[in-house]
Amino acid sequence: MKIPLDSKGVSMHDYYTETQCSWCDGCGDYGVWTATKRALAELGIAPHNVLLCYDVGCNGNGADKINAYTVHGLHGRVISLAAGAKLANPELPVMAFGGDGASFSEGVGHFVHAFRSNYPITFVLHNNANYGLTTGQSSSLTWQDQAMNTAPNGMPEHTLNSMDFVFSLEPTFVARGFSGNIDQMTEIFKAAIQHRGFAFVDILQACPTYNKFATHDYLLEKCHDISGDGHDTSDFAAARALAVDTSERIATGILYQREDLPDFYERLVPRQGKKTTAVDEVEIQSVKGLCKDFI
Ligand SMILES: Cc1ncc(C[n+]2csc(CCOP(=O)(O)OP(=O)(O)O)c2C)c(N)n1
Repeated sequence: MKIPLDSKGVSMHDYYTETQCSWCDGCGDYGVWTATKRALAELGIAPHNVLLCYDVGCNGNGADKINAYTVHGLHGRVISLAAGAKLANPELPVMAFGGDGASFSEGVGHFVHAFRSNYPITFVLHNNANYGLTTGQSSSLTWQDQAMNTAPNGMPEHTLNSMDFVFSLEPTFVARGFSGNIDQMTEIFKAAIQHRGFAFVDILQACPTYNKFATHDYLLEKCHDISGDGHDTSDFAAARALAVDTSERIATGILYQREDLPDFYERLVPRQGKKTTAVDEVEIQSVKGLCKDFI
């Protein structure tokens, strides 16, 4: 991806806003928020040159805690929102953030088709293995035997094997990080932003208020950075096996990447050879008239 060039000297401070964070003490959202700002600053992307799209959830409350163009969408719909914005202006780096509740239940349809479409956006999964904002209900990624709000005996459904599911969708970029490892998340985000196509980043994160099973300490002990292990990120079968087998340790880092496939925009025949973007071609329209019935 082409990084906008008028962004020399960008620092994390450019992303600073006075809006106070409302996440619980120890929430993994702080780590993702920090690594996002750091990755963007290290790539030299200024706040006016990026779009950050947030789903509904604790993670989505990050939308006003960072100084950039941000959109806070509907629950489970962040991928379609981000993909639409990217298609209108492919020059713009677009990141989307969503929870495991949103991504594997309400928005699972959008999630599936994002891989098929290979939209050139980054999707960061805030994986705290529960519905945080609505106070700790089980999501499809909650461990089955865990007592949660609305499921005091544990949920009757089995836990979704999310990484096996992701690999069944023929991804072009899969990475996994841990909210306590900001250095690693920063490197993963930088690679994801520059990836040609849909970059899926699963961040295992602490939720000290409602997730009493995959805690920060548990993740700290179990997560293992594979960057020095000689793993071949182009080996689909090896990456899938590494991603799925979390029995002894949880592999983190870039697990799989291929860049030989065109992204969605490159495949759209009517856009071939165009020097302009869709936003250049559409006149500015006032929606005031449409809104008058609601004001
Ligand atoms: C379509 C729809 N379903 C349900 C809700 C209610 N709701 C709002 S936030 C939320 C929980 C979000 O959980 P998750 O997506 O995992 O994000 P987290 O809060 O854990 O970051 C729910 C169920 C909603 N707003 N819209």
